[in-house]
Amino acid sequence: MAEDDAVPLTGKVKDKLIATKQDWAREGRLLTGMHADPRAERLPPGQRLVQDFPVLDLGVQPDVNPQNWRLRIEGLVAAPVRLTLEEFRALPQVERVNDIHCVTQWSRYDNSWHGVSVATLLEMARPKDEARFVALTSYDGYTTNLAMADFAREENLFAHSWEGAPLERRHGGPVRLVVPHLYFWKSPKWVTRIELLREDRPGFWEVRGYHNRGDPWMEERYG
Ligand SMILES: Nc1nc2c(c(=O)[nH]1)N[C@H]1C(S)=C(S)[C@@H](COP(=O)(O)O)O[C@H]1N2
Ligand SMILES: [Mo]
Repeated sequence: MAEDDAVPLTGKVKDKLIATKQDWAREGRLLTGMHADPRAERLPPGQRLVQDFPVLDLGVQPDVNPQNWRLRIEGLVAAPVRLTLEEFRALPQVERVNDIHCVTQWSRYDNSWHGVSVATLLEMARPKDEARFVALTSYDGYTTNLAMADFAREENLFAHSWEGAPLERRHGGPVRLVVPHLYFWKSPKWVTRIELLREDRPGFWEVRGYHNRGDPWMEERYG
């Protein structure tokens, strides 16, 4: 569609970095072999707490013109959704505060996000019964996948703000998904397309050795 066409990508894909991470997955690097109970332990096994907010991407940070930004929910839904940024911001807004856990071992506590809950968008789209999986696509070409049950959780949201300020481009602005109960690679930045599917469709890191689900307390780093 025309409005999605010209999204300038700034930077160059870091092939070497991607290959290194893929090697780590093959070797099982960073694994402690421990499991933890999220009700008892706030910090998942093998993680360390940081105060800053690291930036991780494939080397490209798309420069999305807010006028051209679209969010679509398609596939196995009764009512496909296609929103402009203005329409998205007019939906009921929520705040969520949560901890995030990156597979590269940093965790950050108490992140405040503002945006639209996944539940609100799903109510609009009305998933069909056969919809069991979700494939997410971003403006940098990144993809990731979730089971419906992981996507539809109450705490998940499409966030446009972090700590009370508009989400910076490097962290996924205008809008990113936040799925705090899984490793942060399952939270796509610059998200644009949500497809509800009958069969699972592994995403960028999932086909490069990362775990298909990515539960930090089970230390599901690699699959
Ligand atoms: N579109 C897109 N989303 C993405 C990524 C990416 O490269 N592209 N990287 C993922 C990974 S591996 C992590 S750890 C988090 C990092 O988010 P941050 O840069 O805001 O810390 O974004 C995830 N979402
Ligand atoms: Mo990551």
